[in-house]
Amino acid sequence: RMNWKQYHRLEDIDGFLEYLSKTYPAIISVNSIGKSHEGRELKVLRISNGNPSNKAIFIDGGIHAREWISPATVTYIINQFAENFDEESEDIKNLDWYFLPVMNPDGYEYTHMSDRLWRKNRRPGVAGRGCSGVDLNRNFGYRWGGKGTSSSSCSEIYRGPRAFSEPESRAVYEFFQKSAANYVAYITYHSYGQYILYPWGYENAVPPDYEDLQSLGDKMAAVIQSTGGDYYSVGSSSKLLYPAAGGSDDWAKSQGIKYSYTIELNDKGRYGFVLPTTYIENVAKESLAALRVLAAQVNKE
Ligand code: 0X9
Ligand code: ZN
Repeated sequence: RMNWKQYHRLEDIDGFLEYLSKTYPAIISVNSIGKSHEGRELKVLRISNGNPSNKAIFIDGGIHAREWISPATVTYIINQFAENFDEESEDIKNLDWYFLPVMNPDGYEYTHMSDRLWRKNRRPGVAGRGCSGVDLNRNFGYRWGGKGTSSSSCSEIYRGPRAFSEPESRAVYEFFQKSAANYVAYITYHSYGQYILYPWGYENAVPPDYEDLQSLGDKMAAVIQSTGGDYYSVGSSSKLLYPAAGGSDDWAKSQGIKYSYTIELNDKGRYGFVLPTTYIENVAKESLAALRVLAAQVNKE
């Protein structure tokens, strides 16, 4: 079955989600929120004690195909909550958790079969000219088309023909539009660099409540360091990295979700995207510790 000593194919991840929903039907459900270009289901797993007054947190992974530590971390967190829900803290139990471990399943499979360093989705190129793939993290609809994006289909940061042109990003958009949940946090796991990033990404500016995002980010970084020893830097993504418009974090923030973060997992460049499997458990454990800090904070507010 599932373990965190290797990186898994999509089939194993999907099977793991279905297994959990069958094993813990009282608290776990799995729903497909749409299909990728190549027809793969986009599966969201929900964990909830069913209390209608719960706040909600949405977590995704695998926006970028080659960042394998991201889906591995999301599934690790799911497993911890699912297998020990009764013993979990009240902070965890009193939230509704939504997980999309692999937002870009076509790209993810492509990195397993053909090109380990593929980043984008697998939108087919126009016959005879152009290239395949849209960068899903340039395709979200807040300030779409701005800095750090490209109109060229051959670019690694191709934004697509229009905002939410891709079935994968559109499915997330529609999921949020339809959902009645009260989202207070959005976390998207990427790699690499060890950063806790908050909006804005589209340009060097910060939202009015950025001090709250910085201070919670600092607390998460502190608990990560005390848990597994890794150092994460905290700041706005435009400042710490580079401006890049159309990211999912900016869009979530624009929808009023207060604590919107992109977490760039390990490492700092030694192995980069090709992080050895021996790192998975420590990285995931650190991220889980950070999530507990987040859960405590949103329950306090
Ligand atoms: O460039 C990205 O999409 C992210 N870095 S990565 O190396 N994983 O590709 C950073 C995204 C930060 N957020 C925004 N720019 N909105
Ligand atoms: Zn990424």
